[in-house]
Amino acid sequence: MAHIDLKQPILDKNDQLAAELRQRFADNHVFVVDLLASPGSGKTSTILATIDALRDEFNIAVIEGDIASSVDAERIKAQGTPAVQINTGGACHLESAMLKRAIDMLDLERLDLIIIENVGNLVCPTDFDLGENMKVMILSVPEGDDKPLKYPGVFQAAEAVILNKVDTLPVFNFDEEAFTSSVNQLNPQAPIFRIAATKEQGVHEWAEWLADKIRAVQ
Ligand SMILES: Nc1nc2c(ncn2[C@@H]2O[C@H](COP(=O)(O)OP(=O)(O)O)[C@@H](O)[C@H]2O)c(=O)[nH]1
Ligand SMILES: [Mg+2]
Repeated sequence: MAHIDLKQPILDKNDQLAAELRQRFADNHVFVVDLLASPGSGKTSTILATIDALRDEFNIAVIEGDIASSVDAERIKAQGTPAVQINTGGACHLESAMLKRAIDMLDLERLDLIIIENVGNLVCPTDFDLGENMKVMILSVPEGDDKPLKYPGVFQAAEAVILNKVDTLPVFNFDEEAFTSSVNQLNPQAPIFRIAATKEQGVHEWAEWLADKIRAVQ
């Protein structure tokens, strides 16, 4: 039976451009982190808290991926950080061609860190290389401790896992031990950072870990 594989050629083309972007990032000594998470898990809040923690040492820019609107880019810009909004117009993930257009609007030479907020989704962004140095996954407590079992791919693709909204642990039936054990099984190397992005809780530890990665490429 004839078999037409549509996914592989798209990924090959994406990965080729991602490799070019990776080289540009390396040439300019800029560290790029791609945040993956569900809508409402606290990606933008985590970015704002991370910028607060790192802005004295590093020049930071943010790329916002959303299906529509520029509300997140406006939130970042209001804090005084350059932000470029990408609207995917329906696509559930960012691709390297979209990212390239945003990167072309930034002054890479003066930047140390670019944070990408990918489209809110635990499935699609996982497969797409953007030339980033690492993907980081955020899960928030209200989403439930079973998500690593249901969406293993995103937990495996991540170099670190952030558990956000830990301030809400008392009101949700979230089994932290089960969560940690599932993540450790899927991705034994990944550290888990417990934070409450809007309460400045745990952010320091995450930001220091990230700062070491940024310093390593400078
Ligand atoms: N209680 C609590 N709420 C949070 C925390 N982080 C984010 N939120 C709230 O969760 C909602 C979604 O946050 P946002 O950063 O926009 O999530 P995004 O859609 O993933 O970018 C907002 O109402 C935030 O104020 C947290 O650590 N604790
Ligand atoms: Mg957001």
